[in-house]
Amino acid sequence: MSVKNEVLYILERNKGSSISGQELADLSGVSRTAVWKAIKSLKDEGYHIEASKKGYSLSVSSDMLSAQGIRLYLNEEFKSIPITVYKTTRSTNTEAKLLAVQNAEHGTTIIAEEQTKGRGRFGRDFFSPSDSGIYMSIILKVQLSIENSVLVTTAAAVAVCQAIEKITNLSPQIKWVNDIFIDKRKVCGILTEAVTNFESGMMDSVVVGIGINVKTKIEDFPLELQDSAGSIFDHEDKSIRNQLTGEIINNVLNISKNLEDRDFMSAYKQRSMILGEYILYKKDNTWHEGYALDIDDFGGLIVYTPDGQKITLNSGEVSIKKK
Ligand code: BT5
Repeated sequence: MSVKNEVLYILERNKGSSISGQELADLSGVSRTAVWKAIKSLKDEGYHIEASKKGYSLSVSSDMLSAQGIRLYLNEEFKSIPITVYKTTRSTNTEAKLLAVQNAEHGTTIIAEEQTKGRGRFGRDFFSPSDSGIYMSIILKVQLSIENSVLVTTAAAVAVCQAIEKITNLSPQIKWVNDIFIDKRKVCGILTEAVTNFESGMMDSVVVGIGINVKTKIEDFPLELQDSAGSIFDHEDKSIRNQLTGEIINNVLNISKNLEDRDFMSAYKQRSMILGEYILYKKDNTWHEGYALDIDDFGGLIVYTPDGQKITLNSGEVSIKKK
């Protein structure tokens, strides 16, 4: 680790408390001048580091995403996964896919403070403003059949909900298949993309892209999203982005160990917004009515149609029918 990263790791671990220059130098095994240079360059990057007689401290309100800040929250077995944090990038999924074809290791994670071309499904945009969300993509080296690959999105939705529940007292809900809602507003979208190995022609990894609005204010969303989008923290300003990212990585990597066992399916159904509701679903470009009955073992939505048939939707759009 560079001196700068080492110093940042120590400051993040002791957020809010002062650590003397000498202690930082001893802990990182470098000179006090090297520590001073590291502090200066962290400040230049925008970190709020206060200097007092007692030493240096990273402000408790510091909420900048960093690999060091995230690693603090990773389970021991995942501590050494490669993590890259960009200030801004086109799309973390695009970056992750480029790495995946170059044989990046399982668990490699790409994160950005801002995306200029954040993507949703079917070529749609995902609004990704700076400093208020988490945009992350995790590379999973999993061998899955195409029919099982939908499970990755299902599992990731559970992973995100459980991470939010662990850190906040909120109860997120999942709108089949890939959206997470709090208080009837979408706070997170998931885009899973398969990566094919050119030589074998087989799918050899999956990129799970997760975009979360953590503290984007409603008025800062584009007008067309102001009625539907929301944030985890609407009115408060909590500094938990590194922790939330770390918990999501832990959960995604844990669940992905046994995807085909589908242990997470009951957790998914428990948080479903649409099961037991009358819904509208899109099929062949037209909207139809139906009743959301269940979710099958492949993540498909089982719907009762008004003429008494049972059909299964494998992907697509649904919304709850207004009463
Ligand atoms: C999604 O698609 O919601 C998947 C979004 C995945 C984003 C992550 S960020 C990290 C990684 N890198 C990427 O480039 N993408 C992934 P979909 O279900 O198609 O929903 C897209 C629709 O959600 C848009 O057409 C808007 O209506 C709405 N939307 C766009 N941005 C939003 C936001 N920030 N919050 C809530 N809704 C949004």
